[in-house]
Order: sequence, then C-alpha cells, then structure tokens
Amino acid sequence: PQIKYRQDYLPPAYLVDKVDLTFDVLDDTQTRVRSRMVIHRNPQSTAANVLQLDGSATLLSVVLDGDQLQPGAYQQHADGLAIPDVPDSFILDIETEIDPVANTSLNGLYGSSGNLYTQCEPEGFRKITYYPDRPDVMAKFSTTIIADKQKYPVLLSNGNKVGEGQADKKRHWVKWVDPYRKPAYLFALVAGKLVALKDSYTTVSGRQVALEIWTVAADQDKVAFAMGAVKRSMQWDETRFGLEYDLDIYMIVAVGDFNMGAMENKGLNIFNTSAVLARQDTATDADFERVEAIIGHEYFHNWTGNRVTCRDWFQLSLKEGLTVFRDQEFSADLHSRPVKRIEDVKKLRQLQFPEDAGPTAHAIRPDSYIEMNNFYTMTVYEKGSEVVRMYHTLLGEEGFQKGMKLYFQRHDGQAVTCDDFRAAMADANGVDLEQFARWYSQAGTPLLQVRGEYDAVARSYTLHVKQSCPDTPGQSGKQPYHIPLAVGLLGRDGQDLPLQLAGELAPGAGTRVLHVRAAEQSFTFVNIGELPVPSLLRGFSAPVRLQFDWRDDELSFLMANDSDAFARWEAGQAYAERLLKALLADHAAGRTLQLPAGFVEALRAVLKDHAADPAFKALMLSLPSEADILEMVDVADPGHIHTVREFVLNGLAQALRGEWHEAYNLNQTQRYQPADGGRRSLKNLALAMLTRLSDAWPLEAAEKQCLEADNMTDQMGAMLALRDRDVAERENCYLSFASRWQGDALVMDKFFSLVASSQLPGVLEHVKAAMQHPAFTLKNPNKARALLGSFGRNMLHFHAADGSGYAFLADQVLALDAINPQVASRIVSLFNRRQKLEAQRQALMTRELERILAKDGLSKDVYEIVSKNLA
Ligand code: B3K
Ligand code: ZN
Repeated sequence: PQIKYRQDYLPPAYLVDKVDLTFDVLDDTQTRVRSRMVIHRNPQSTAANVLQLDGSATLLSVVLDGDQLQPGAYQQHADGLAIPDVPDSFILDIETEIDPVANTSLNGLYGSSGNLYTQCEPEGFRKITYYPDRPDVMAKFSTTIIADKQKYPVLLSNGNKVGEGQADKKRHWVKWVDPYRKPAYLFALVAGKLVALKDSYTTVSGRQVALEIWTVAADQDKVAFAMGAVKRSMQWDETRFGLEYDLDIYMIVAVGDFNMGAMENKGLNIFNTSAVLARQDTATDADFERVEAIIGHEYFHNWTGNRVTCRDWFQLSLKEGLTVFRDQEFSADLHSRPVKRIEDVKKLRQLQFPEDAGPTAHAIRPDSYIEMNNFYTMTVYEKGSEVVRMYHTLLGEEGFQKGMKLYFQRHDGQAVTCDDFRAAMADANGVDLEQFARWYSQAGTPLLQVRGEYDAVARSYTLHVKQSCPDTPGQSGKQPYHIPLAVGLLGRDGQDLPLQLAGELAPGAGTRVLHVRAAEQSFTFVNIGELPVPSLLRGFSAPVRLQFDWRDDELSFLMANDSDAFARWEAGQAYAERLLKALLADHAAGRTLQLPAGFVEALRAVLKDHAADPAFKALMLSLPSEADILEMVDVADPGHIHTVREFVLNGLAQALRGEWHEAYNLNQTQRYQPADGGRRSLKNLALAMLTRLSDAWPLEAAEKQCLEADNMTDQMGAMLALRDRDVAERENCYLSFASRWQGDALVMDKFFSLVASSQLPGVLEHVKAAMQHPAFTLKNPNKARALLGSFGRNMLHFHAADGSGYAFLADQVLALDAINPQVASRIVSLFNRRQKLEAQRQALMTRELERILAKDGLSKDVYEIVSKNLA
C-alpha cells in the first residue's frame, strides 16, 4: 500500500464553487447520485490542467459543459478519475450508483435497520461520488433527496430546508441548502423512519435556532438529557469563547451502527446511540458525563473544525486537539474541575502514553500515513488537547482568548494548518513560540527528571530540571521542548510558601509556571526559610513523565496537604507506583509480598476525610490500572502484574475494612438524584472492596443492589463488585440482568463488556459463547468493541500463557476485517504492547500477527497497524 507524506502537500489545481447533489433512492440497495459541480482553476496552483477526482462508486456518466465524455476522454483508476485538458472554468455533471446495504464498512452512504446514513470524514465522500475529496476544497452544497415516502418519511441533509414536495405517486423529495462553504468530509445525509424531539435555543444576539434530535421511535424516551446538553453547549460557547451558532437549525441523529462516537457534519451531527441516549435506568453517571461531553465536542466543532477547517489530514489535531480542549473545559466549568482533570489525565496515561511508547507512535501532527482512519488517535486527540492546554497555561485565559480571536479573524472560512494556529497565539500575545513547535513534530512522552537542593545558609531552594524524550519509530535524537512546569513549595505546616525566583524583587503566589526550555536547567527560589516539600507539575501542566525522589512520608504529606487537588491525587499515584514496582520485584524474586503500613495509613486518612468531595476521594483511593502498571516496567509478565495488583487490593480491603464499611454506609443515597454521582462512585468502590472479604453480607448487599437499584450506576456498580466472585449471587444477578435488558442494545453492550473483562477462569469460553448470543453481532461496532475490545484489555485472560487469547483475537480481527476494516484495525491495535512482554508471550503474539499479515486482501487499515507492530 501507498504511503502519503505531509511534505508532499500541493494546493489543489481546481476548486469547486458549488455542488448540487441529487440522491435518488431507488430501493434499499440502489441509490443514484447526480452531482453538478461548478469548477474553476485555482490561481494558487501551477499544476497541469488535469482535473483529479477521488472516487470508487460505480460510474454511470461524466458530462462536461453539457457534453457527455466518452471513456477515452478521461482515465479511471482504482482511486478515482483524471480528466485532462479541462478549461479554466466549467460545469461537470457526474452520475454514480451505490448500494448502501452492501456497505458494511459504515463509511460513505450505508444502511442501518432499514434507514440510510452517511459518514464522510475523512475520505468517505469518495464512496458516494467522484469529487476532489480533500479538506482544502470548500464548496457550497445543496442536496435534494428523492425517496419512497412510506419507507423514508424523513429526509435530512446539511443546512436549511428550502423545499419539499411529491415526486410521483409513491415518492417525495426534500431539498436542503447549506449557505456555508465546506469540505466534502462535512457532508451528511439521513433518510428513514425517525422521530424527533424538538426544542429551540435563542442565541446571545437573539436569533432563534430550531433544535432537533432524531432517533428511531423506540429510543425517543432517552434523549431529553442530550437536548439539555445541546443548550448548555451553545450557551457555554457564547460565554466562554464568544462564539454563536450560525444556522437556523441544529440537528442530531442517533444511529446504532456507527464507527466512532459522533460526527460534526455541518448542521446535521450524526451520533452513535451510545453518545446520545441517556436515561437513569439505562445509563451510568459516566455515560451521562460522556454524552454531555460528546454533544459539547461536536457542537464546538462548528467553529473549531467547520468554520475554520484543516488544510490537509496531517493537520487533524488543529481541529481535534483544540475541540477536545474545549470540551474538557466545558465539563470542567459545569462540574468539578479537579475531578475532570484527574479523569482526563488517567485516560491520557492509560491510553495515550502506551501509544506514544509503542510501534505506532506518531507526533500530534503526523508526517505520513497509509490509512488516515488509523490516525484518529489518542495522540492526535488527547495529547493534542494537552498541547492546546499548554498555550493556555503559558498565556493565561486572557492571552489564550486573544489568540483565539485572532485565529478566527484571520482564518474564518479557510482550511489552515497547525502552524497557523500557533502563529495566531504568538502574534496576539507578542510572544515567541518557535520552540513550542516541537510539540507538533516530535513523538514520544518527554521525561522530566527533577532534583531539589536546599541551602539553609542562603535560604534558597533550587530545582534542577533535566528533560529528555525517548526515540520513537523513525525519530531519534529529540530536541528539547518548551515545557510549562507548574510548581509549588509546601512548608512544614502544609501551606504554600510564597515563591520568589532569584532576581525577582518580591515574592509572588504559591504556584509558579516555570518555562523549561533547555535539556538541563535550574530554578532557584529565594527567601525559603525551611526545607520545603516540592509539589511538581501541578494541574498536570505538561504531558510528560515526571521523576522526583520524594520520600514516602513526603508523598503522604502531599496527598494530605497540597493546595492543588490534582497534585494530591498524583502524589497518591506516585506512592502506589513505587509500591507496585517494589512488589513486582519481590514477586519475581519469589519473596513474600507485604503491604507497607505507611501506604495503608495514607489511604486511611483519605477515607476518613469526611469533608472531601466523595468523587475526588474515590479517585484518590483507586490504584493505577493494570495497563498503567505495564507501562511502569521494562519487561512485563501480565500474570505477575495481575497478581501483585490483586494482592494490594485484597490487603487494602482487609486493612481498611472498617473504613470501607463506613464509606459504604455514609454514601448510601435514597431516590436517584443526578447530583449524587460522587457518592455513588465512592459507595460502589467501597462495595467492591468489601466483596473481597470473606464476609457474606457484602455479596448479599451487592445482589440486592443489583436487583433493586433505580439507576444503572448502582446496578453496574453491583455487577462489577460481583464480577470476579465465583458465587451464587453473581450467577443470579448476571442472569437477571441479561434477561431484563435483552432488548436494550446499549445495556447489552455493558453486559458483554462485563463478561469479557472478568477475572474468573473460563473467560475465553464465555466470550465465545457470548458471540452466539442473539443480541450479539460482529457487524455492529459497539458490540465488537464491547466484547472483543474488553477481552483484549483483560490482562489475565487475553495474555493467557498458552496464547489462546491471542489466537482467538487474531481470528476475530480477520473476520472483522472483511466486514469493517476501521473496527478491525482498532482491535488489532490491542497487540501493540507486544514488545513490552516477556519473551514467550512476545513469540506467541508475533506468530498471530504474522498470520494476520499473510492474509490475502487485508485492508490498508489492518495492514498499517500490523506491519508497524512487526517492524
Ligand atoms: N471528527 C469525527 C471523527 C471522524 C473519525 C473518522 N474515522 C468525530 C470527532 O472528532 O468529533
Ligand atoms: Zn472531534
């Protein structure tokens, strides 16, 4: 397969001013698409006068300025069409035919439960018609849909509805016009039997916007929360960013078959049902949070993505990193900022750090790709957001907003690059952000090694900072980054000392952002009258790994006293990391494991802090995950990781049994109230710890909670508490849950994911059995991810020493690849930590990957991931 390089970018030779599309839905399996494009030569291009169109649909006809072109007048190739000798300005009519039902890739126009939907980002439009399918070609679109009125009563597309009528006896038509220029990836169409929840929003300038959320009839009672989230998003973007919605209507459509979370098509967002539907009895608190965040994310794209879009796909983080930053801030402003920050950092560490240390590591602005769909990654999104956050940390809210304003002033209506964004931030603030560019070009997680030095005589404290970044595939010898390092110094009383750097006239606040720019650099604080405990990387001010040699008692001191909530949590994680590593070494050496009292007492203090936010406490009390631990060691034996982590959890359950019991009792809630989420999470954590004891009552309590709870958070909390216990209560709950929810696809996904993440023996057999369950199908991405994705993250069973887990998942990857390459490629990425594993498992994995690679007709998607893994 062909590799595309960022350096090869050339402006398009031809631009499209206007495109009028007509979708003639003849029957389920046959749609005719007529496209009329008004095209002119791009004055910026020096390329030959050959029009290049991307496409793969069945081509019926090509007509240039009214003349039908004979096949000799153009060249058709595997990826499109080249028409030589075209004039400087002309009209091109193209007709294609597609079969949406046969399209199981869910990319382009596809069928789902009898309805039609589209997904065009990044390169799905070319499966519909022949077009310059690249984001720097921005045109005005109109869309006419003609279809059977009974089968497809609802016909939607981007922009405003301008007309509708009867086409013939059975068929009707609707025409939509989008007044804003857009690239083809933002095109959308939906046709079918759907119902809408309708509402409206009045913008800050007083314009009325119609709001519609479309679902199949059975789901209509689960969209009220999403509607509220749309309004909150619109209002937040007006107040925090000064950005107002720009069309008269904003529509969301929910579909059960969807490759990712949601898609920001102009005026017509299409969502995975899992990212819209939420009702207390079917969705957990985490689901509600996710729905609100994704609604916000797609809405915020209207400005950061749609009004200003990407010049080419290498610039994807321009819109994604920025929009993730915006949705994170939205959630932080609406709910608990510290809890949100900790959750985001946990996710980054668990999913992005491994990616950045593995075979597919890439910069947030990659240099090359084989299949662009493989680059919608944790790196481009989440690390991309951390990079945007660093501008915010360096410039402050006011400076950041100045940069945003200049960015829109310069680039509204354009397709631009990450460098354009960086230039707007720099120019609006008159600062130099040249070195900062390395965050865009270098992959890998930087390491900060910090040492503290106290001089009692000079009353000064110096932080010696050393930065480095590991080599990644294709990149060695990294240059130093410009890193904002937020620090504080705690005095003996636990308060922040006022910070005054040598050379400054007066002391300042208790948190200071240091600009680390050199490979080695020192920062001296003066007027420090006592040996302080440093608090480093407050708020996680940069996406780096940090090393500092705190003593255990200093870590528990920070856990109890740091004024920065994130740093309190981080101190606990650092403490746990040290402990887990020591225990892994003990276990490998055959020594008996022991849980040190200091760690237990630090957690006891957290549990006993009745003033603290329960959601924050639950996070403080959670150990690094097994995936996190894998990243802490050089050579991993998954079995050992599991054993050691379980040992700590069992020890904590036992040593703190009184405190867990108390937390369980104190955080009981009566009738379901959304705002009690923090209490539910602490209560359910306590319950899960208590079921580790030999007592019978926690098992009985979990069973009761599972059967009687009035909300899904508590039901799932109980199911999770029982998941790894081989007891009758578990059997009972699982049976009743599966029969109660067999008709609810999203709840069944939760069930499948519990089955596949169990730690009990025989999981592989249970997963295989689940694949035969009537509610399961590999064709539905949510199902595949719930069962196979969860199994691939199951440290104990996926990594079974006999290789059975690897062989099974490889079989499923091959089966999936023939159905949906995007989903297959995500699943096969679960093999990407191969090089971390001990030799035997590595060899077993290698064999399976080679088997996949040898398969004829493998998709580009899977080929790219597997070949990089094996390289
Ligand atoms: N922009 C889409 C992602 C498209 C993914 C294509 N494989 C959703 C989002 O980031 O909002
Ligand atoms: Zn996005």
